[in-house]
This record gives sequence, structure tokens and C-alpha cells, in this order.
Amino acid sequence: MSDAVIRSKEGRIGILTINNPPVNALAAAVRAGIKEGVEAFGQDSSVDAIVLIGGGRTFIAGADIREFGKPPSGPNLNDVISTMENSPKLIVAALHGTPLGGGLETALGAHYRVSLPTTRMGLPEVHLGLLPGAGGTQRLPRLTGAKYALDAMLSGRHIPAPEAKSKGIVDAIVEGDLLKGAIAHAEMLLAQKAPLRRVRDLTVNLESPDLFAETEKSIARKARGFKAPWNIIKTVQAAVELPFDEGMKRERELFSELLTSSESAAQRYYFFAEREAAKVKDVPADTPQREIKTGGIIGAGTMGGGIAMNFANAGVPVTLLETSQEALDRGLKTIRTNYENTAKRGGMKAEDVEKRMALITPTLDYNALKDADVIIEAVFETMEVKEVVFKKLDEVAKPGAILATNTSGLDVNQIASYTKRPGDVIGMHFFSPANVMKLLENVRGKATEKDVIATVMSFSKKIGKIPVLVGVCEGFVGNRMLRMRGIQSAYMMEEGALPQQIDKVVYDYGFPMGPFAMSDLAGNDVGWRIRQGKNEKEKRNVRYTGYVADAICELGRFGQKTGSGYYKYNLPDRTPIPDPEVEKIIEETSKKLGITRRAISDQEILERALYPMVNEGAKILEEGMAQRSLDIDVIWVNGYGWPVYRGGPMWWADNVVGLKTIHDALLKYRDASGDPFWEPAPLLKKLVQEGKKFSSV
Ligand code: TC6
Repeated sequence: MSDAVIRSKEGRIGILTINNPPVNALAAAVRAGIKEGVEAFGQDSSVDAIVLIGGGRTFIAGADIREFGKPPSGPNLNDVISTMENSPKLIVAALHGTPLGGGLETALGAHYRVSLPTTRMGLPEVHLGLLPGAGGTQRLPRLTGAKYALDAMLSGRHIPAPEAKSKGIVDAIVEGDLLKGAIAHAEMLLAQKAPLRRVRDLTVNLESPDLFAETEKSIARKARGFKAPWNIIKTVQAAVELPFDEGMKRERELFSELLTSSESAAQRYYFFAEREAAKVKDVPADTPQREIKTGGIIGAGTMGGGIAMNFANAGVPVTLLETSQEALDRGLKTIRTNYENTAKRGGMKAEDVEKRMALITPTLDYNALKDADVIIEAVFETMEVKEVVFKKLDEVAKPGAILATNTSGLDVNQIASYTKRPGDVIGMHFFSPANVMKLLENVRGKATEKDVIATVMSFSKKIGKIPVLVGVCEGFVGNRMLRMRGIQSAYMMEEGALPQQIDKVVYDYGFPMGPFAMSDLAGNDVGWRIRQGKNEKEKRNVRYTGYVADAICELGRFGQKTGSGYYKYNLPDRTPIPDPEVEKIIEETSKKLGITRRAISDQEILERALYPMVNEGAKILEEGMAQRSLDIDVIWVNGYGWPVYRGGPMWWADNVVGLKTIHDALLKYRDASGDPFWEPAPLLKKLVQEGKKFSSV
């Protein structure tokens, strides 16, 4: 008997308690323990029924994701579940915490299920590029009908217990002690001589004959590039059309197809990458943290307002400072409108709008920040302004307060030097819109104290962000790499490609949009104004990428907001429409630069757009600006829409393209152009020579 599943008895009820912290994942020992336990109690004449329950914080939260792709060992989960379903003793699964994936599938193998009111269950395999491969696709539709099951599996969402009860996924909700409740439920069923109800014996209700065609149509956009959603639809179709055992066979085939796909490998990698990114190598998990009970934000513009919403959403009171009443009123009005719109869409309760607004205290007085535990500056992006703000903060903030800058590009060390407490200063680079975007690049300065880092990383999670720690360098990690794509996109346009061709290649790769559509969305005037600030000498010193962009801006084509940019727009429709006028501007620019335009293949576009980003990622890694290659991937997937089924730039380079291919392509472009831009990063060269991957660094 293994320790992973503990057997005990309470009267005539046999109890199997799963004991595999932290989340009772279905490791081989757990599978074996359940199977053996069910068999043993099955033959034990002193046992009339069995309760299966999780020890610790949750019932089984799924298969052990780390075991996927490794040679199988121990009984397979389907055997375990069949053993339960065919047990001569009645089995009740007692669910608390998050019974997910294989966990819920195991519970569906029990004859009955009870849960706590707080339990949240689901089949989230779709997020790992998989489908529920232990009968979930066949059993859930038998309990809930095809339509509901399909939605649950395609969304992967966590279903709250009351909803699960109303759909027949659980039979009863018990208050108080779950084990006691489950035992009482089992005894009641025994007293009623309730049948051993096997979910496999139920029939599936198909609500509409068009369900599958309609579902395929409705997910087409969101599921673009992913494999799992399409296979999930096929499995539910099999549940409707085939007998149970054949449906199970079909599920297995479609599951195996996903398990061996690079999409699922990428998504499984990413699951752990996101969790790993929150950990800092030289800041141990037990580093004491500073307490954050209240916050302060300087600047009620788009950024500051969005950041304030994060605090309020997490229930942390925050003081919002502006320099004029007008700006303050404007900022608060935007926040209120955002909340009201969310409430209208059903994203929050109407009464919560006031509750959240009440957590935000507006002020024009720096002294109002004196009690704040963390203060985030989100003011205009010039060093002069930051200097004034941080000197002032140094005067008013209480000792030990964390002083953060939301700068997206200025030197955090210099900002810290304006205070007498540089150890308390850190960068918190939110992405716009800050109330929506999950990524948070936390920027560690030379002097930033470890407890400040530990506090900010965990506070980031508290306010719903996915934090990644980066170092001080121009553009930090995300924007520094993005620049590489921007440079090559501009050159390719001058050499012969049109915005729509480049955008299509990037979109087809899996990004939500290409670089030019993105620029039109963000506003082309932002970069233009920065370029105008540079003098001619500066322009000549760097390789200038703004010739077409400048010409476009000079015509007032600032992007979507002006109805035209690299594309035309028939507002309010935001679909980009290729514009012959832009084509003319581009052709004239090429002529002026003495470039003979040529056809550029889609493959060249892809390589020139993405390989330089990987090369820059290598430099970032080598300089220690990111801790690990996975941190870079998390930044790109969360902040810039790199398709998660490609794992992020570094995983894609490591596992799909191969570092040698990228290295050789960089040399090819370097030799063809004579441009040192293409020189492979020393780390990339070294890894290629040693036959290693970025993930080994
Ligand atoms: C499946 O079941 C397929 C079946 C088909 C069979 C043929 N495996 O997220 P947290 C670790 S697919 C291994 O920080 P939370 C996690 O890495 C699976 N490890 O905590 C972390 O480790 P660390 C379907 C796992 O409270 C620690 O546990 N199931 C697994 O915020 C704590 O995790 C899922 O997709 C796992 N399955 O959230 C569920 N799960 O401390 C995936 C977690 O060393 N899991 N770990 O960093 C989750 O959604 C969440 O972890 C949670 C807990 C809601 C269970």
C-alpha cells in the first residue's frame, strides 16, 4: 500500500484519502493507490460503500502534467476509472478545492458525487492543448447534455458547485465537514438501496442537430492556430453518435494526436513557465516581505487610472494624485466609465462599482501619500519630470515605503538616484490598458533590496498580474525585442513588401495583428513625435527606420483614431483596408532611397521579423536582463500576443526552428546586406557550437 492514497474505515464505509501535495495530481502512485484501494474495499465484507476524498487543499487537480510525454508507468487512468465504475461497492466522490481535468474525470467514474459549496471543478485541458483524455469527453455530455459539456470543455472554465449541482455533475452540496457529509450521503444511498449508477450507461442529450457545425463556426476566430478545440468538438460528436466504448476509442485517438503535437508541448511548457517566472533565483521564497495595505499612484492618466483599478479590484485602498482638479476629475470619470461598462457587460455586479470607486481616494496633495506602503509613479516619460516626482516622494513617503516607477524605457537606476533610498526603488512596468493586460515587467535596479523584489513580485500576483523580473536596459525585455521586428518591418517595406503582406505573415504565424495594424491601433504619432525630437545628425547615426512612417504622419495619418494610417478605416469598423495612397508613398520612398523594389517571400518576411527578436533575446539572456529564457517567453505571450501554442520566442527557437537554423539564417542576411545588425549574439553562437538550447542557460 502506498502513502499516496491512504485507506481507513468509518463504520461500514471505506475511505480513500489522496495524499499527494500540493494539488493531489494523479501521479502513478496515486492512480495505483486508488485502483488497489477500490479493489481491496471491493472484496472487504466489512465495507458497504467507499468515499474517495482529497487530503489537504483540494481533490485531485488533474493529471500530473510533468508526466506527459514521459514513458507511461503504473495503471493508466482509464483503467482506474473503469475499476471504480465497475466496483461492486457504491462509490461517492467527495469534492473540495479544484477538481480539475483528470481529477473531475476520476470523480465521474464514481457512482455519486458530493461537494462543498465552494468547490470549483472543470475540464481545463484545452489550456494545455489537450482534451479530457480519461473519459471526460464521453461522460460529461451524458450528465449535462452535449451543448453544456462542449462549452465547459472548450472554455476550460472552473464551474462553481451550485452550477455543477444544477447540471447534475454533482448530486449534493454538503455544508461543513465534507468527509462527514460524504459518509452520510453514502449511508443514505445504501439505506435507499440506490443503484450503482454508472455514468457510461446514460444517454447523451443532443439539443440541436446543428450544434457541432455552429460551434465550429463560433470558435473559428478564437481557436485559430490551436488544435485542441477542434478535436474536442469531434469527441463530443463521438459521444453522441457512438456507443460508449467506441466513443472512448475515438477520444483516445484524438487525445494521442494532441499529446504528440508541438502545440500542446508548447502550452504545457508555458503552464510551468508562468509559475516559474514568479520565482527569483537569488530571492528565496521565504524572504521576509513588507506589508502592503495601502497604495498611492501619481498620475491619473490612462496608465495611472488603469493601475488604480488593479488596486481597487484586489480590495487595496489607493490614493490617486494629480496636479490639477480637472485632470483628477477626468481620470476618475474614465475609471468609473470602465467599471460601469464592465458591469453592463455582466463582468461585475452593479453595486461593486461604488465599492471599488470608494477604494480610490483622489488628491492634489503629495502629503496624502505619506501612509502609502507602495507608491507607483505613472507620469510623463521624461527624466526631468521623474526627477521632480521622486525627489518629492523621497520627502513625503514613510520609511520603508516601496517607490515604484512605471517607466517603459527610462533608466530605473537614475530614477532611484534622485532619492536617498535607492534600495526601496523598483520599476513596475504595466502594459496598456493596465486594468486588462496581465503582464507586469518588474524592473530590478542595481540597488533594489531583495525584500522589495519579493514584496513586489507577490503583490503583483495579488493584483491579478503575471509578474516577470527584468533588469535595467533600454526597452527592458519586451520593447527591446519588439524594436527588432519594427526595424526589419520598416526595411522590408522599403525593399519591396507592403504593410498588408508583412502583417498577414505575422498574423498567420498566430499574432493577433501585424506590426503595421498594431501601429495604427496604438497611434503612429507617438513615435513620430519622438523622432522629430531627434536632430538630423542623430538620425544619420542610427539606421533610420522612419522614412515611410514620417511621410504617413505628415499627412495626418495617425492610425485608427484619424481613420487612416498604414491602412484606411471605415470607422467605426476597425478593419484595416489596404490603401493605394500608402503604396504610392512607399514606392516613392524606395525611389528616394535608391532602392529597387523586389518581391519578398513570406518566408523571408517571417525570418526577418522574428529571428532578430530571438537574437536580441539571446543578448538579453547573456546580459542577465532576464533570469531565464522562460521569462522572455512569458513576457511575449502575455504582453505582446505571441501565440501560446508556439511557446514564446525562445521556446519556439529551441524546439521548433532550432538554434542552428536561426544562427545560419542570421549569417545569411548579414552576408547579403553587410549589415552588422545581423551578427549572431555570442550566446547564440556558443549554444550552437555546444549543441545546447536557451533553456539550458
Ligand atoms: C489532465 O488532467 C489530463 C488528463 C488526461 C489523462 C489521460 N500537475 O497554480 P499553483 C503545481 S490535464 C503537476 O501555483 P494555485 C504547480 O506547478 C491537467 N503539477 O496554485 C505549482 O508547483 P510549484 C488538468 C501541478 O492554488 C503547485 O502545483 N489540470 C499541477 O494558484 C501549485 O500550483 C489542470 O490543468 C498538475 N496538474 O492553483 C490544472 N497543477 O509550487 C492545472 C498544479 O512547484 N492547475 N501543479 O510552483 C491549476 O490550474 C492550478 O495549479 C490550481 C491551483 C487551480 C490547481
